[in-house]
Amino acid sequence: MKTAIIFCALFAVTFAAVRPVPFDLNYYFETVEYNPKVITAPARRNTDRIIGGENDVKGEHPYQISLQRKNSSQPCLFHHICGGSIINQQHILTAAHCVDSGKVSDFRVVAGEYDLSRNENTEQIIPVIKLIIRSDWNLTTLNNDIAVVKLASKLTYNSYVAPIALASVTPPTNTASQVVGWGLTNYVRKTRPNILQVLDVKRTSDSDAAAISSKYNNFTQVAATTNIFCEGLCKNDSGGPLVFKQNNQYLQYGVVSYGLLPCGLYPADFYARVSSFKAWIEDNSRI
Ligand SMILES: *[C@@H]1O[C@H](CO)[C@@H](O)[C@H](O)[C@H]1NC(C)=O
Ligand SMILES: *[C@@H]1O[C@H](CO)[C@@H](O)[C@H](O)[C@H]1NC(C)=O
Ligand SMILES: *[C@@H]1O[C@H](CO)[C@@H](O)[C@H](O)[C@H]1NC(C)=O
Ligand SMILES: *[C@@H]1O[C@H](CO)[C@@H](O)[C@H](O)[C@H]1NC(C)=O
Ligand SMILES: [Ca+2]
Repeated sequence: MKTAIIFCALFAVTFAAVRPVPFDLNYYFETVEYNPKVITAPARRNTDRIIGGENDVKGEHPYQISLQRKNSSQPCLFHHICGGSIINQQHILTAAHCVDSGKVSDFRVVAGEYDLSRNENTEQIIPVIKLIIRSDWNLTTLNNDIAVVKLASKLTYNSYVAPIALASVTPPTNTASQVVGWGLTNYVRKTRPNILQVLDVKRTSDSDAAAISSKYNNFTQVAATTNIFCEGLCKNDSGGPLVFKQNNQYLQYGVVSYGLLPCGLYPADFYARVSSFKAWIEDNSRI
C-alpha cells in the first residue's frame, strides 16, 4: 500500500515534468526567455560540443544584440536574458515577455557582441531609456509578443553592428531561414553558451504549426523548425530574430516567442509574426 502510494507520487512528478506546456507558461520569468537551442543529440557539422546549432561566424549577424538585465543582488552585474535585433540606431526589436517586468533601468543592450565571456573591443553597451510593449500582449494566448526598446544613445554602425530590414510579407512554407541566440544549448543541464549560436531552420506551414501548438494564431505568430529531433530554440533565445535571405539581404520575419518544454523535443518553435506588426514597430521606433 505504502509502496503503491509512493510509486504514484513519483509517477505524478515525472509526468508533470514532461508535460508539454508552452514555454512561457511554465515558469513565468524564465519563460521570458524561450529560445532556440537544443538538448541531447549527436553532434553534427563541424562541432563536437554544440547540440543542434553551431558557433556563429563573428560579424555574420551584426543585427543581433544581447538584452541584459541587472542582477537583483549585485547592481553592477548584468546577465544576458534575451536576444533582440537592431531596427535603427536607437531602437531594438525584442519579445514583450523579455521586458514586461522590472524597471527600465534594469536593462541594457550590448550590440557587437559575440563571446559573452570576454571583451572583444567590438561591443557597444548602451542603457535603455524606454520600453514600448504592445498593449495587447497576452501571456495566456501568447499573442502579440512584441516590444521595442529605446536606447539612451545611438549605436555606431560598423561591420559588427548594423540594422536588419523587416519583412513586409511572411515568406512561404519551407523558406530556408536562420535564427541566432545565446540561449541554452542543453536544456537538461542548463548549459549556457558564451559564443553566439546559429541554427538553420525552415518556415513551418500554418496547419502543421496549429497541430503542434494549441496556442498557434496565424495572424500574430509564425513557426519554424529544423525537422531534426533534438534541435531547436531554448530559454534565453527569446526576442531574437528569425530571418531569411532575399536578394542577398537578410529580412526579419519572426521574433523568438515560445516553444514547448523540454526544448528541442517538439517539431517547431514559435515566433511573433513581424509582418503583422511592421507598421506598429515603425511607428514606435522613430528617432
Ligand atoms: C546574481 O549574482 C549571484 C552572485 O554572483 C548569483 O549567484 C545569482 O545567480 C545571480 N542572479 C541571477 C538572476 O543571475
Ligand atoms: C536566462 O534568463 C533568466 C531569466 O529569464 C536569467 O535569470 C538568466 O540569467 C538568463 N541566462 C543567462 C545566461 O543570463
Ligand atoms: C488574454 O486573452 C484571453 C483570451 O482571449 C482573455 O480572456 C484575457 O482577458 C486576455 N488578457 C488580457 C490581459 O488582455
Ligand atoms: C489565417 O488563416 C485563415 C483561415 O485559414 C486565413 O483566412 C487567413 O488568411 C490566414 N491569415 C494569415 C495572416 O495567413
Ligand atoms: Ca564579448
